[in-house]
Amino acid sequence: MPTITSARVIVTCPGRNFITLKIETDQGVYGVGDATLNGRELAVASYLTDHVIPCLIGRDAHRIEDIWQYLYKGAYWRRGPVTMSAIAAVDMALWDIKGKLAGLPVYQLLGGASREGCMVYGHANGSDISETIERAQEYLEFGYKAVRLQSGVPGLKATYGVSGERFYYEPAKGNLPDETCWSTSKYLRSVPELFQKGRDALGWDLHLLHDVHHRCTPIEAARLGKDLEPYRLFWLEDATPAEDQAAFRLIRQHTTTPLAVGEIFNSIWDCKQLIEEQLIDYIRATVVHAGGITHLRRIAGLADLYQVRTGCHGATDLSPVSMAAALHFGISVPNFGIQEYMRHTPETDAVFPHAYSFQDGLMHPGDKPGLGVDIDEKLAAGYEYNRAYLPVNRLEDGTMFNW
Ligand code: GCO
Ligand code: MG
Repeated sequence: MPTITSARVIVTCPGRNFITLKIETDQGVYGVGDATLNGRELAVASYLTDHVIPCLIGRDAHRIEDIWQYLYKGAYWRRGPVTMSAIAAVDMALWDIKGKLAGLPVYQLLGGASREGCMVYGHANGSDISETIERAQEYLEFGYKAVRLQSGVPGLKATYGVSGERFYYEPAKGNLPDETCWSTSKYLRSVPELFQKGRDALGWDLHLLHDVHHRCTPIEAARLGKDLEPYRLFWLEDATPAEDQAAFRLIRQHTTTPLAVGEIFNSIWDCKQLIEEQLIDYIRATVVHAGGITHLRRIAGLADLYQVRTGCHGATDLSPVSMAAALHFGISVPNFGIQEYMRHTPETDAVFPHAYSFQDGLMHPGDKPGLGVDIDEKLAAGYEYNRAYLPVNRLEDGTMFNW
């Protein structure tokens, strides 16, 4: 049996912060897992170093399910983003080890490929509609089959999803959180025009997506979904905050625009009702924040029973280790829908050399044994942790709101 001999957390900031767990075994094989929780990174680092790692030493690295249950049930305090990101990192690293020892890429251990590759969507954003459309055209030229459109809202200084950077949208910044200002009525007036002009310019072959980023009430979301029906979106994401899963009944009852939710979920219990009542079409729970490949497969299994497909979160704050794990998961799972793909910066890619690749709008995890991603520790050591926060958001009258 491959025994875990050591494990440690690597903190690095090649343009943004990443937390990586490296688990070593007595067979000369190690595995890596992503534990990055944007804006709260060090909490997960401490959870791993202070509480999880001591329990891993001496265990059989092959017993992935048992270790998962040990960390989940054994903590007594279940769920939550910090706990589940820490468990996810262990889980990814153990799948990596199992693949390396078997001489197989992880997706082969998950049942093999169910498709040629994972369709991904990129982010087109601009300060106004024409700039957003120009960027979307660039994605079309790269071969993307799906693009998310986000545009500046007239009358608002800044909004979610719009940045000066082309491919590396990075909302976490600053020594303290940035404050942004929001008006739902201004936003709701501007989105239908974005998609009307988007369809006129980009045609009907490209899948178009949009992220509301938790900013509508259920009835506002219902109206937006209805207004967008003529433009046949692939999905409308995070239309309303989803702590209250039943809130989606109201949206669902009013619109046929497909709905996606779940990037901030961390367990199957967060999406159980949404899935069982078929209130959503895509579940966005992701490998790093929802307990790793082991737990995400359980969520996908439940979703498959109800014709809900996967659409994993894949912003730049999910490291290339998560991206690799998501692709092994995505290519193997029967009910894959789409994978978000925000390109990482060249500095990040250099710290995390990887086997996954993009071609004609699809991504493939590659055929290297394990996850096919590594961390260059020497390079990583050159980038010191840099505290950064996600922005906070207020209404025009100063009321705290959802970012
Ligand atoms: C997305 C997300 C991200 C998040 C970010 C927070 O759909 O990609 O909404 O942009 O805001 O990952 O850390
Ligand atoms: Mg989102």
